[in-house]
Amino acid sequence: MERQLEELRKQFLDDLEHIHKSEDIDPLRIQYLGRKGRLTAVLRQMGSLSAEERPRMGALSNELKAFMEQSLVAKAAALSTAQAATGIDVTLPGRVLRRGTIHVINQVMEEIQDIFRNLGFAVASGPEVEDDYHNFEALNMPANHPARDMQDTFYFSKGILLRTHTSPVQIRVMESQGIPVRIIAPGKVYRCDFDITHSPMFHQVEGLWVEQGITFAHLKGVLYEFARKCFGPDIPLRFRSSFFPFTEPSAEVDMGCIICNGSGCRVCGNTGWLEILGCGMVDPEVYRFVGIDPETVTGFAFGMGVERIAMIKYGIDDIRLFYDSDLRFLGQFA
Ligand code: 2NL
Repeated sequence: MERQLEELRKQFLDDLEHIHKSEDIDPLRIQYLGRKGRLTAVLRQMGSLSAEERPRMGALSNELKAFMEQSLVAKAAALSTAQAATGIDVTLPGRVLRRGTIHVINQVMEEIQDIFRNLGFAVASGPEVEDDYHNFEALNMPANHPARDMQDTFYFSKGILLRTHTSPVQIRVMESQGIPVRIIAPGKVYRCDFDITHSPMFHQVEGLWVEQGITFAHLKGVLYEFARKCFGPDIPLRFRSSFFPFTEPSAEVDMGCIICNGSGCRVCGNTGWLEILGCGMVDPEVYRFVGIDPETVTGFAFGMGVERIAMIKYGIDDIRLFYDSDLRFLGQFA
């Protein structure tokens, strides 16, 4: 009988815990303490006990009865104050919170960084508010160079601006750590330009590998590895001769259009190719600006727009979708 009482106490506490409404208190009281209740049923067995056992069991069951009564009163009080004090009906189901997602651009940035980390590149960062020297001058773009045009660059004052690419990060790393360097510089960049393919703030990942013996073949090897990891193992690449003030020779890299598989469609303008980045061997002039002897090393650099990579990857045709904060769009990349 002692075990029965103990079991009853456990079940009672379990039932009590599952009560969230004042109205459910009384039925529980009746279930355990009522005339046909479960404790009452156990007490009925008292008559069959021996004279020695009876006083102890009597005391135990009285104690349990008192315990149940007190617990019910306490529970009733707790429920009514919670409801009265807050004006909140604690019995209503909770509101479902919408879970946020990592912005698709940050997801793609992370993916790109992972690929280059696995190729031995360290990740570097630097200021978004830059000076003219690190953003332009040291990259072989002297005053009056067309790329420094007021139309493209946001200026704070003379010589202070929002960086237009993440190259200045790489200039700063070469200045401070010297060679060898094998880094990528991911981050926000700014240009005064806004239409379906341009946003005044966008993201770039630039890369730089400077070390004795680095050739254009290393550049191709690294970029092929990147393209295969990012777009699949069979993706073809094409290196087109190009020009940048900070690389010589320079190239733009196209990959086979993943929409039409190279046969020509609206997205690739019927060429079968999509441009994904620019690159080249670092121009000797750049080494001179950061105090490295251009006769001792060679290296390559590349730069890509993250929004462009994301648009190709997911077939998105308007860059503004990334920054309109429309959760119906952004939620698709959960
Ligand atoms: C593009 C092209 C490029 C670089 C960026 C670079 C950086 C240093 C020295 C030399 Cl410190 N070059 N960066 C080189 C070639 C191309 O970006 O189309 N970006 C979106």
